Amino acid sequence: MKPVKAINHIGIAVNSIEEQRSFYEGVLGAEYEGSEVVEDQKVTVGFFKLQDVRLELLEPLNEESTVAKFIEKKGQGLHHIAYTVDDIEARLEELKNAEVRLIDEKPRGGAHNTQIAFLHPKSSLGVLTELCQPSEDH
Ligand code: CMX
Repeated sequence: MKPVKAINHIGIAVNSIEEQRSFYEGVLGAEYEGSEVVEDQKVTVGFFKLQDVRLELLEPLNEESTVAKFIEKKGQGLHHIAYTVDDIEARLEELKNAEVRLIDEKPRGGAHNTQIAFLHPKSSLGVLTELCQPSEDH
């Protein structure tokens, strides 16, 4: 299988992006790039950039959000790692044929007009894995 291109971002589940800004901006010196509601995933995402690393803070929109359930069960913290790919549909097909457990068999719309799909944490040693195909203008 072709290697993924890079780590696209690291997702961190939080109760409030606003409350965490002082840590990511003040302590780590990351640049806050703004936030966006991703209705499909029932989250608000806030992006923080540190050189070529991007951190994605995930704040649940409501109790139904998988992120709200995650925080209730495990507490705030590391939620997923996203990898950049340029061929998400073909790659999902390949992974499905290789019997990797997928959460999304087809890509969904993510922040910044990306196409995203999740692999089940049970298929990747307990780490929730996201494939992310950036839009051409981002
Ligand atoms: N990382 C690692 N393990 C996780 C996890 C995570 N983020 N979320 C859940 N799990 C584990 C649970 O601990 C549980 O393990 P055990 O059976 O050993 O206890 C197992 O997965 C099942 O979890 P659950 O609490 O019963 O939750 P669900 O089955 O309802 O959902 C999951 C789990 C991963 C399928 C669901 O969270 C999902 O579909 N995630 C993908 C979408 C998502 O996370 N969206 C938010 C981010 C959106 C964005 O970045 O834009």
